[in-house]
Amino acid sequence: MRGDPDHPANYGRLCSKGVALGETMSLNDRLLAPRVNGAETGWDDALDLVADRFSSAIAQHGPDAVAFYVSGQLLTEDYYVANKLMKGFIGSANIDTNSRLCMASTVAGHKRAFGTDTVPGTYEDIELADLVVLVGSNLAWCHPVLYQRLAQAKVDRPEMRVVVIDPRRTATCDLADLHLALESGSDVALFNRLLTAIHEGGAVDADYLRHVDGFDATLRAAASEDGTATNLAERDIRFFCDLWVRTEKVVTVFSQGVNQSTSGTDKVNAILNCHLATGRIGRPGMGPLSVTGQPNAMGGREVGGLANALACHMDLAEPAHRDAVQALWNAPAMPHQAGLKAVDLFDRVADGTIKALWIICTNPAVSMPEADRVRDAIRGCDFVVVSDVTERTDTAQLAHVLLPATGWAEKDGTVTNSDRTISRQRALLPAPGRARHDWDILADVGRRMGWPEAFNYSHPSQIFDEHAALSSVAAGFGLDFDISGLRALGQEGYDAFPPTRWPVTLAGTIERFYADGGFHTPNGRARMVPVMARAPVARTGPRFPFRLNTGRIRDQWHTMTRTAKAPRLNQHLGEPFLQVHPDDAATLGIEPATLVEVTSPTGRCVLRASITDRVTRGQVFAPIHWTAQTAPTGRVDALVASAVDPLSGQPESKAAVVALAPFAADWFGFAVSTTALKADCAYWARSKGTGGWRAELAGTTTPGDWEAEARRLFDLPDAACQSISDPSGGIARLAFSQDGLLVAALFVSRAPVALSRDHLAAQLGQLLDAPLAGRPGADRPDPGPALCACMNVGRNTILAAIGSGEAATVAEVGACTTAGTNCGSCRPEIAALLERHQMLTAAE
Ligand SMILES: Nc1nc2c(c(=O)[nH]1)N[C@H]1C(S)=C(S)[C@@H](COP(=O)(O)OP(=O)(O)OC[C@H]3O[C@@H](n4cnc5c(=O)[nH]c(N)nc54)[C@H](O)[C@@H]3O)O[C@H]1N2
Ligand SMILES: Nc1nc2c(c(=O)[nH]1)N[C@H]1C(S)=C(S)[C@@H](COP(=O)(O)OP(=O)(O)OC[C@H]3O[C@@H](n4cnc5c(=O)[nH]c(N)nc54)[C@H](O)[C@@H]3O)O[C@H]1N2
Ligand SMILES: [Mo]
Repeated sequence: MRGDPDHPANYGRLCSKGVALGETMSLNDRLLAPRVNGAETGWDDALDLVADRFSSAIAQHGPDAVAFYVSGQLLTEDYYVANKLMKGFIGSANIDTNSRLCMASTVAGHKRAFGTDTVPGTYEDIELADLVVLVGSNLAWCHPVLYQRLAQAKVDRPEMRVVVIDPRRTATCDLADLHLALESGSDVALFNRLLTAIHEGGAVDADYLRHVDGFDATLRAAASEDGTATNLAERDIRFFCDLWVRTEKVVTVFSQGVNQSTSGTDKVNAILNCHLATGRIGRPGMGPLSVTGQPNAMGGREVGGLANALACHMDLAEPAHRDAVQALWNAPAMPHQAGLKAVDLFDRVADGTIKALWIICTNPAVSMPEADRVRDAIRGCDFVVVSDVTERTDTAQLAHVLLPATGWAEKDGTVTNSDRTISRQRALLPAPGRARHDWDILADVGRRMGWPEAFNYSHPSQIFDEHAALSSVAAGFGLDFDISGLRALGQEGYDAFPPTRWPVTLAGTIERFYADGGFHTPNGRARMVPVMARAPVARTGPRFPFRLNTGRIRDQWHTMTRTAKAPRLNQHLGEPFLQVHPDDAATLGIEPATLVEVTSPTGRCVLRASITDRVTRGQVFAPIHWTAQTAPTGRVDALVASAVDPLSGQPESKAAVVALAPFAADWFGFAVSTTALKADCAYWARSKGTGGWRAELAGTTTPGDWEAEARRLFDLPDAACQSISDPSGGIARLAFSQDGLLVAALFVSRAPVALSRDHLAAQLGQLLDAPLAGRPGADRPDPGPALCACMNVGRNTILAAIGSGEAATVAEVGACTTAGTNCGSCRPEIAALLERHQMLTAAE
């Protein structure tokens, strides 16, 4: 796997997940044929059934009795066809997407301020800025390639300043000159303080205000806010405001810490207000920059994949827009009202209003708030179709009809990134088994439902062409999304299409929007929006005293259906965990590496305790990635209530309330096995490592016969077993071999199992050589858990290089061990090891 050195988004850099893609491409868990109620069928049978069931639900109950729930990981062409089928032909707007959980607040904020959903700037602006403010963004782990561009810019121009605004001290903070650990949800209060400071500091651009409405009212609202909601020290707020006010070239990058909030839209506008008041927008090195998450979150916004949008940034509520789209599509029926947004959509699935549901390229049984309720709602729905690349997802297991889609390496189409660059994604491999492209499956259903002409596509370039044609209609209404210059590329032009930033009109392109006004509102002026801070909807109290923040880790992608296949990606953090402040852990009697029972008004989890001052007191953090396939008590969205932003409908995924208690484990276990093991104890989390599977286990009652228990766990009724046990001390160690080679081992103890996991795993498939010792002999160094996933370098190897004095900087660690020399997202962790070493040696 290598990056494309000419691509303007990454210049050849890849992140750890990109580097490991090769390890995710095996077909062993791929869905390769359609299935109806678990049985393989041909495409004709499966798609006739889908078309029939959707048509009959519509005939009996009307078009709003059906829904699609789609994804920002679809290609633009897939998304376009899904949206066209639902909005133009079925005649309902009940198509929503996981972008509702991701970007909806930014879309709503952009539209309020600019009149359209426009990202004014570009990635280069991050490099050109003198101050980069990262709000609710863990760029080092979630956008590692952009983070590297930022880190390099800071090396090149050390005077550049970086501020991170995040309640938690993340890996991104290592690059920051200032970290503001504000109170969860209080961003509006901080940016209102900033707006006041902008005014008082004379940084308002009076000339630019010609292009802006609402300045006075917005300033008045801001001035009534004193910033106490942020819980930040006054001098830190001042320092931040001063820096912002006196630095003209400022880029404010924002992401899920902003969007996933019941005041998400207001947070977005609070940020945009500051850029509009200063005219720091649309010029090199200046502007607000929303960074999207999914590969094609932006393409989905462009085709109007949200329930309240229409293709090409046109508006469903606007009759002229509706009519124009209807005419171009030659569509029989266009809905006049917005459809159901994700949370409402699953509520209507739960109460039976939705009779037929098609879920494409997303895993809502895991990723939606109140995930247990959503899972039950899907289970109870009359007819559920799931299109996925694998059947091993919590959602796919609930489907009546499972449709095999091609995966990224087989797909053919386009995606748009956060800075409006459209890239061509070309297939590397043929479709495996009977898998088909998502656009092709959707179009086939459209034809079978009775619209052969509208869905008569045989190549994605035809779809792109139609999309480009529609964009010139949108441009006719004065909208931003105009790719009419890309019309009639034809298949050849489409195949050769280089990365291109929109807009691309017949007249040419522009880099950035709004340096000279020209907003997409009716009067052409931007709108500053008066906003006031609001606390998260769920309030902590005696029953649920902790605030649960959630997010991502470096080496996993969402619900892990692909990243979990790559052993090297499972080594960084191989198990679901909960970050707890040391004082809170001490008060509650939570010991390091034990398990914590987490309860909320909506659900329950059991997670490994990670005691750290990266979170403040009263705050805990858990990653979102684990599922019933990998760790059934680690489904964090079971804990999150489905409160939503009133404008965007985006759920408050980062501010649930929970109670914590030590999990009363009677025993802890660690197992390795050459085959996937099947646990059924109170707690388990499994992952695929180099050499084989690993599982962390715990139970509340100790089995009488560990050998029988282990044989069941490993499905090894006959393998030879060696064991050591001390029932009174709660200790058991069992090793299973076949033909003298180790095939599985289980270590059990009363306390969390302390042993070198890599060492034990490395012995799988080897001649039985004292595996029950649990530690390597002195002659064999243990590299430790992989810290650098790209180059596969263990923590101990890095510590050894540091300890020997050979490496005193991150660059020297790289030179000695290769760690951190690829994507660089582990460099903050290497720096932390260096710092700790330097502190320890200084103390000596
Ligand atoms: N490794 C990895 N990278 C990914 C993904 C992945 O699954 N894994 N997913 C991709 C996707 S789809 C997305 S959307 C992006 C998300 O990218 P990010 O938004 O950077 O990631 P998150 O970890 O969800 O959240 C960012 C931060 O918001 C902080 N936060 C929580 N509450 C608040 C608050 O009230 N105010 C502020 N200012 N901050 C707050 C959290 O502590 C967290 O550190 O990542 C993309 N990149
Ligand atoms: N508490 C909490 N919850 C969150 C978040 C959070 O920060 N906190 N973040 C939210 C955000 S920002 C996001 S984006 C969501 C992500 O949540 P999801 O979208 O539910 O997560 P994924 O694992 O990306 O799901 C993608 C699915 O599509 C399948 N797939 C992959 N490629 C293809 C393809 O080409 N075609 C088809 N048909 N299927 C394919 C994968 O196997 C997988 O099952 O989670 C949201 N939920
Ligand atoms: Mo996302």
